[in-house]
Amino acid sequence: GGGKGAALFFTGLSGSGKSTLAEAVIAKLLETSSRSITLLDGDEVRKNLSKGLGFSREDRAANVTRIGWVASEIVRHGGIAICAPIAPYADTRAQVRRLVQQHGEFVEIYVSTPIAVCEGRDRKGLYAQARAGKIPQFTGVSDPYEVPANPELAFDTSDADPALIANQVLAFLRNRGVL
Ligand code: GGZ
Repeated sequence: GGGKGAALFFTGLSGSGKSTLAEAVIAKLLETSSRSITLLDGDEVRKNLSKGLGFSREDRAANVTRIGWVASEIVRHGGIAICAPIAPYADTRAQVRRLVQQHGEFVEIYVSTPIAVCEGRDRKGLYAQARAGKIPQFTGVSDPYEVPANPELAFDTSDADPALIANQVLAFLRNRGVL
């Protein structure tokens, strides 16, 4: 049913599991729905849409609002946009929420995995570099992350099966009449 557009907006620290959860949700959506799905992953966006932007507050805001604008266009056309930037600032997230809600459903998903776990994973070695002072303004180490006050959903991936979390996200979308 449904047909209403929606943006799933994953926010959380580097290594919190945003991309993994986004991929798990996409896999489930592809199994159960013929909806058009567009992934706007943090890392990929920075190679393309936001090429040249850095990690100052201004550049992060520009990056995240660009993602939000693209997501709002996708939602306006009835698609499902899946976004996974860190998006550390509450005001920028609120701006994206307002943009998307003009056209459809906005689902903010806080990936709340504690920094100790993210840092323990350190798949790209970025936390080690940040601790050594080699990456300035690294989120959670030397730059802020403002915890979402009222996310639609929140998940800690420390000890969780991404497929089970994805099921909960799909249940939420059914409940909201998106699927
Ligand atoms: C945070 C950084 C930084 C700094 C490079 N702070 O885990 P990753 O590596 O693959 O994904 C992170 C990505 C974060 O970019 P976003 O576009 O999601 O950030 S924001 O929403 O704040 O604009 C990380 C890498 O870039 N990275 N330098 N200083 N993450």
